[in-house]
Amino acid sequence: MLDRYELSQEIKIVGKAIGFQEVGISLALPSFHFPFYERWLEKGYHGKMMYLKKHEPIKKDPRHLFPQAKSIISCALKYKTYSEWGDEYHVVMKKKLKELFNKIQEFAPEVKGYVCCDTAPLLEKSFAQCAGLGWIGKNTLLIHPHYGSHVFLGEILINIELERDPLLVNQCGSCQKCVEACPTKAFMAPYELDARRCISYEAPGCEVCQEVCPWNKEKNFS
Ligand code: B12
Ligand code: SF4
Ligand code: SF4
Repeated sequence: MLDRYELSQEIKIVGKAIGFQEVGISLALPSFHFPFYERWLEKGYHGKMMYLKKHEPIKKDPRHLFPQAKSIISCALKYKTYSEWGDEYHVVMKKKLKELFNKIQEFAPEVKGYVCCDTAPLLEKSFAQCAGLGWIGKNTLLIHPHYGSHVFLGEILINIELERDPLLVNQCGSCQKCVEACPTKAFMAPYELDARRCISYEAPGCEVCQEVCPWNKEKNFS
């Protein structure tokens, strides 16, 4: 029987063997970003994405999504350009998350969990930041110190307490390149995106706020 620390370590080792670039752990407690989410909705920045409004009460606390949740395992999967994977990433991500969850159950058969990615009512970037996967940049994306923002996120909520990871410091500094380069001026302020103005709102494909980011430059993605 593995103790909490050993199980947390095993989850990371197995997660990386499955193909995730990074696996981190945070506690399943309300996110400190939630008040920002509420204000963002009040300003109407979600536009026609009514599901984001509908998700508001559930996003307030991850235990509304999975009542037994004690820990959140956040996983990052790298990509080069969004068009490389498009919608297919949901399928690949979910398959890998389920594979990781099955392995966890081999170590600890009593564990129950909930796998989610993108469409689930969870503040994914916020919990990825809490799990030490990176920091939320001024372009509002989660930036990993090695892979930059070119990572998709997915999570497993589980009913046991694991060893949480330390936070990483935000390293945007005085840079504002993403905010300045956006062709539609979609950033109302750093960290604040009016989704209605974002080209990706109508059709996925714009990458400008990622292309200009120094954390995405000269990286070896192989
Ligand atoms: C709705 C949505 C969109 C909308 C709105 C984008 C947005 N930034 O909110 C649209 C359609 C425009 C969109 C576009 C894209 N998306 Co999208 N999207 C989502 C979704 C479903 C919800 C995001 C959300 O809750 N937005 C609401 C607002 C309030 O949140 P926010 O802007 O992120 O604000 C947070 C921070 O900025 C922070 N914050 C606020 N103020 C401050 C101040 C300081 C000082 C600090 C430190 C932090 C901070 O708090 C907020 C709450 O977490 C998530 C999946 C999920 N379930 O989380 C994917 C997700 C964010 N999208 C993703 C991707 C890949 C994209 C695109 C690159 C795809 C593309 N090329 O078309 C673009 C990128 C555009 C961009 N710059 O964000 C990935 C991002 C991965 C990553 N590395 O971060 C996610 C996580 C999906 C996934 N599972 O991988 N998306
Ligand atoms: S994806 Fe394009 S349009 Fe949307 S915020 Fe980034 S640069 Fe602006
Ligand atoms: S371009 Fe600069 S400000 Fe924007 S996310 Fe990257 S480092 Fe942060």
